[in-house]
Amino acid sequence: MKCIRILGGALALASMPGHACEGLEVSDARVMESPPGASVLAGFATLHNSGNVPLIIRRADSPDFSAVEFHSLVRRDGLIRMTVDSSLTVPPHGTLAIKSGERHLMLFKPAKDFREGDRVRIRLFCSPGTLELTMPVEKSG
Ligand SMILES: [Cu+2]
Repeated sequence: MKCIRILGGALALASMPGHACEGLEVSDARVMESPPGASVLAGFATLHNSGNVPLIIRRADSPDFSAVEFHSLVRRDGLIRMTVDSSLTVPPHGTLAIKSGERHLMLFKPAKDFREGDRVRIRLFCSPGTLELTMPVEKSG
């Protein structure tokens, strides 16, 4: 039997805090194409938490937009209102769907007109860590 030495450097890298949103899996991420000159775009994704504790996403940003907000649609008195959520919580071993008619990522002031096939970069800030996403732009409907 050989003795295997663990390299200190590699171990330190693996345990480095704040590296990624541990347990967060993102699928079906996409941003909907908007008419040229649109000042806001909407993004959708399915977030899954493979961990044992709630996963909280405190904010998001993007080099491609001036701001990113978490929005929910709330029906009240027959009207649909858009409200801003200060954070997103993905339950342990559960899923949070950011999907049309319920929630979206609201993306403000795009740096350019994004067309189908383009890619948008979004960074999610968890506690701890960040996760960088690349979301393809797709046609609506
Ligand atoms: Cu919105």
